[in-house]
Amino acid sequence: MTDLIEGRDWAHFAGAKPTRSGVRITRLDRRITRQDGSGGQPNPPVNLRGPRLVFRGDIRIEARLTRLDGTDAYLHLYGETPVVYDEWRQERRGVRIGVAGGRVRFDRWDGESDKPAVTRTFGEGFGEDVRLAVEVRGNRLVLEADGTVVGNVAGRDVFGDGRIWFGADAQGSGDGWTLRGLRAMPLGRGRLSVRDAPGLKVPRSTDALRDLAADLRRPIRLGTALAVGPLLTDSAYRRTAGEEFSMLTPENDFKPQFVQPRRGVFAFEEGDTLVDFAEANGMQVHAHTLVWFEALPAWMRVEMTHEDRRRVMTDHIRAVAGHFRGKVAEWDVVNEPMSDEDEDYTNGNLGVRPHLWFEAMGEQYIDIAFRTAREADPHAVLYLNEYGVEEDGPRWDALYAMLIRLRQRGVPIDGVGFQNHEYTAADRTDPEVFRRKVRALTGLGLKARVSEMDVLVDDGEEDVQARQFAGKLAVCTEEPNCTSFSTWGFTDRYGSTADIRTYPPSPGNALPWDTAYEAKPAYWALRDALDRSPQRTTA
Ligand code: 9MR
Repeated sequence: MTDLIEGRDWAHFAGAKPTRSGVRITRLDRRITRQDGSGGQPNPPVNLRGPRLVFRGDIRIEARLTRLDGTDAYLHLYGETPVVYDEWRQERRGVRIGVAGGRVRFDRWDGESDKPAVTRTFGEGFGEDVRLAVEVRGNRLVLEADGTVVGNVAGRDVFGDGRIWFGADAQGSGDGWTLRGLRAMPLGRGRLSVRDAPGLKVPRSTDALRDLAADLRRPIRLGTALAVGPLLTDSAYRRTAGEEFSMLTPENDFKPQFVQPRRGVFAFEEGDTLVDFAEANGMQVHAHTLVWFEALPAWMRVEMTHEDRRRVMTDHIRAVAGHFRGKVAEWDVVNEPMSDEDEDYTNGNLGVRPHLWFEAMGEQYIDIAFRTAREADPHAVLYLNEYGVEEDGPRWDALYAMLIRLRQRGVPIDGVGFQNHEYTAADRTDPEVFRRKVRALTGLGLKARVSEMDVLVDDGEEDVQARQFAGKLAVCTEEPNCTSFSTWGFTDRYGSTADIRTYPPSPGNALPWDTAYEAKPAYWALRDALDRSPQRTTA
């Protein structure tokens, strides 16, 4: 029997705490909401930095679930790790076993839906301390509870790749449970080994995008949004991320529904992993995001007094910016404050989005957010991040007017991130128009950055994509207040423009690398823009 807890990493697993009597699993209730705040797909953490099994043939896994205390306790065995997409968790092949309401519960996902393909319950009257075992025997999964076989279900090819990652979750009324033992052994002619997660440091070349950007007379950072799932399970993703980029933005792992899933319950482990990755590879972290109207846990959206709403916002900023203090270079303090609705630009409205934070505090929510962030992390560079303001129009005008008001009120804002998403042909903006916006900020003493660029194109339009990316990067290298250029992901394999109406999602084509990590013309155009920048020191 190989022990999977002793000497293995359970300390970087969200909601889990190694103790002398086992790994304590707290109830996080992590969920993914849709853009409008509805839904709430379960999003239990995976121990991506912990042990994983590699095996052939038949094996046995044993676990002891203790101190349940009314909690529904689940152990997940993932044949493939889930991928968290846009407003979606793509649940791939895996099973979950546990004890819920005194019964043994089994679920099997086949990688075709986020819902389990099979759900079964067995036995009853299980209490505080239950020993569970799963035997993978040929095509069957044999389940045992307290030494007795309780079920035998088809396993299909859930573990067809011969790999298992572990996860755990607590649900129901209690606060958590303790995983007291977790062990695995081969059966008969089976073979099994345990691996730890890969190291975070990747080999560096000296001829990547980040090097070209660092070689400019006025160096800038080359960034990308990253997700912790592929970083720990896909070596090509990890290698390219560390090799090519000198800055990372957490795509989702710093958002409120990930870091504060219940009021006062924080889980920073995935975020910490991104920070560790950045540190191992000499990258900066551009943290994203403290105050937004999306990606909020349901509890943050419920009715409450204006005063309480304000407290929720400032408590969140203090806790999160405080946790990452000194570890991140920059923050998106306020994300997407400008409205999309015409009516918010007329009748005395100033174009500020009337969301829950605005309702409680008015435009002052922005002042309060920046002041609180400055106190919590005095050295971080503080940004406001917005989309669709690279072009002329009422949104830009309203943003510019608001920035002037913020400056007049002495709000500690350092810069503006221009997201630069191009989802349709109508979104394609002229780099020269963008340049004027960047320059306009100089007059206000503000920095600028390209914060989330991706360019979705029709088939055969790779040249359009290349031109758009390169045009914006060129502007950023040339304008003295532009500090970094970041894409929103880098490979189409995990791009946020994937179509999630299908299962599995069908990938978009908006990023510089394709789904097989082949560099596209956009990548070569980015290199070219750096090579040809007037800021280049060597010919
Ligand atoms: O790419 C992100 C996606 O996975 C999330 O589901 C979504 C909601 O949290 O946010 C996406 O990222 C957005 C970013 O946070 C803000 N600007 C727009 C980005 C793309 O939608």
